[in-house]
Amino acid sequence: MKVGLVGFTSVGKSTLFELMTGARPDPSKVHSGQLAMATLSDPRLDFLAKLHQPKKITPAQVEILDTPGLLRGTHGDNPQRLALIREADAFLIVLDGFTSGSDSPLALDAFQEELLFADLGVVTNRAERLEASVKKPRPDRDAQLKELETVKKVLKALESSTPISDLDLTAEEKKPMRSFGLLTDKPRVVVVNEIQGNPLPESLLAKAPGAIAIDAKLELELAQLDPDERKAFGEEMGIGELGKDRVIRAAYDAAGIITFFTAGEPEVRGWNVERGGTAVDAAGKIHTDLARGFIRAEVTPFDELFQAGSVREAKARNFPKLEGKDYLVKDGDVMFFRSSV
Ligand SMILES: Nc1nc2c(ncn2[C@@H]2O[C@H](COP(=O)(O)OP(=O)(O)OP(=O)(O)O)[C@@H](O)[C@H]2O)c(=O)[nH]1
Ligand SMILES: [Mg+2]
Repeated sequence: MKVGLVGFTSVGKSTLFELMTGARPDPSKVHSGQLAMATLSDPRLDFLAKLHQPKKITPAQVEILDTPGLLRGTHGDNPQRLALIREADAFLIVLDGFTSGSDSPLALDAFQEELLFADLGVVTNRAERLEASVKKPRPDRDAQLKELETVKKVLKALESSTPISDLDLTAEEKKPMRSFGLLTDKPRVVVVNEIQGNPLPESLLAKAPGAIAIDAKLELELAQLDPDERKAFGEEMGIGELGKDRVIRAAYDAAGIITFFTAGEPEVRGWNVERGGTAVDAAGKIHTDLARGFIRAEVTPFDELFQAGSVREAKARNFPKLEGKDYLVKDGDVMFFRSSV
């Protein structure tokens, strides 16, 4: 699961990338895109570590892709840059809110338009190929006719500036189009890079629910201070939760992933699983064998464990619960898997 920082040029993507991952943007990777992991700081890990005194503590991480900015107003004519952002599974759309006079809501529309244009090109191509292909007798003609129907539906939406994600296509309808990496189908969260203290305009919030504002440049400077200085300075500036954590959480939201934990004496660890993932999906994140030989999961929600205060007290309260393979994992579940392999 890769979360791409995308947007127009010079909006602060690379500044955010460095803030989130601690990795210096490497100018030689500008055209290929730069990858690094971002660690979600999670106080729940500290509590689990207190209970288990593990040898190792490993927080969950998410992969971030810094991408070169799209050139404004080129209407999809950024083939290399578009190919790169297609590799991301989800987007943090970064908007410039720091240049005086820049109007972020407008920039969001303009950026979405670039994405719509790019998709329109890809889908139009596919439609033309399918139209030609279904005229000939061929074994997969039925499947192609079905796909053509979906493709036409998608074209109509794109032509009226509707992102594909708003279409609520079924998984089956989406399947043949998956390899196209359609940009308006990717889950996204908007991040406005601003000057500390400017609230987001209502007009933007209405268009981009869940949008967050951050002064990436200032936060990056703060992150480079030592912890005591940072705390004092952050309080003075009225910065509560570190912007770094907020924006990494936004990446998690965009990617639709949640965290579960494994906890024992060797290691306390956070893992990612897709929201809506099952106990078997979670087991598979740890090891394919664990999923293959899945028997059951022992699950204690973090809050229950926290309230109980100890593993023993949790047991007295009937945790962990035994769950089968269809159990839907919830954020914060502490899990132990029984497997036959
Ligand atoms: N005030 C303010 N300035 C910022 C912020 N984020 C970035 N900048 C400045 O904006 C300029 C561009 O930042 P970059 O992070 O290189 O932008 P980018 O989006 O990666 O640019 P490209 O990769 O060229 O598309 C730099 O001079 C930053 O210092 C912010 O949140 N607030
Ligand atoms: Mg950059």
